[in-house]
Amino acid sequence: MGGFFVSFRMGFFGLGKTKESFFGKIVHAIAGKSTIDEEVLDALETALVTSDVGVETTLEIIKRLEQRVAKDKYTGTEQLLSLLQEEMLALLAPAESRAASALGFELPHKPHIVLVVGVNGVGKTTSIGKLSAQYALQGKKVYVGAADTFRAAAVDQLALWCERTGARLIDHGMGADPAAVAFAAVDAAVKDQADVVLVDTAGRLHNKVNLMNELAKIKRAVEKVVQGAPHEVLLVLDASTGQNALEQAQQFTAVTQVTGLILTKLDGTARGGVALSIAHKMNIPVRFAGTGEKAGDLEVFSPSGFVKALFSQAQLS
Ligand SMILES: Nc1nc2c(ncn2[C@@H]2O[C@H](COP(=O)(O)OP(=O)(O)O)[C@@H](O)[C@H]2O)c(=O)[nH]1
Ligand SMILES: [Mg+2]
Repeated sequence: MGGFFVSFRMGFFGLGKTKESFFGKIVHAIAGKSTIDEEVLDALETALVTSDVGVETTLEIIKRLEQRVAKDKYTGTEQLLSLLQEEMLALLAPAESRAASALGFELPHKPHIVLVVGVNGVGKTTSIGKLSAQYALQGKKVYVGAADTFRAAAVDQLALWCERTGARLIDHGMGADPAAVAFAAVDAAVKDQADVVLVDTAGRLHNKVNLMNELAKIKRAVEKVVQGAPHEVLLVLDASTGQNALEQAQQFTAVTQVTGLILTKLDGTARGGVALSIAHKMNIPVRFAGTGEKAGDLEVFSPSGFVKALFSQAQLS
């Protein structure tokens, strides 16, 4: 990050890389302007849309900004940046979402039962590995259910993570009934007085009815062991896929009740803006953020931290 300011300057005057970053685009849109006119708003709109904020959410942010500017007297770039941050935060953090993010790595139930869903490749298994590592660090007893029985590699990958983190793996092999695996995992966890059960699932979205039935079946199996379980259904979305992630959120919420999100691969993209459109359109809190492939690369999602990070290089001198 040390070289940011230099490259920002380059970006500002030419074709530097950081012009592509969220902050770079925003600053590019408003730098040197003393009033908010059509031109500034248009540039802001483009900056937001190309940062994956999505058209509808962008228009909502612009509308709110216009209202604020009409009300509060706007005098310069710094103010516009802070108004923009305030509006983005308001969008990202309604009360429910703040409560969810305050939960952090806490486990309100014993065992706390979490179903992890999402399409192939978004980072479900990796996120389960990272969560296991985190809970293991806290001295918790972790059970993992290998209910993605669709591919042999999925089970192997999970087994590897469990070896590393010391989590107990319940695995019936490839092709086994996912609901039976989930049942066995929760059952074993209860008997062993475990703290948390993380159930990996397969996300074959191309067959919506099958997916819906399968997830419903897993839920019923888990609930047979622990009333009220699963306590959380976390949908994993790859932030680098932009508006596709929003589409997946819409598709999954149509087939099951999603309680929270894990937004992965935020390390690989300057375009985490999709978090805003998901918050705006779906009202599902983001619980965790994936920022790499290693065990430690998972953070409790903080709306204010996220917005701050987007604007983190905001020294306009
Ligand atoms: N850079 C980065 N890569 C990730 C992250 N989360 C997962 N991955 C990678 O994404 C790929 C797919 O992850 P996987 O957990 O197998 O996805 P699944 O099919 O949903 O279980 C793997 O190569 C992971 O290492 C993340 O937060 N950042
Ligand atoms: Mg997997």
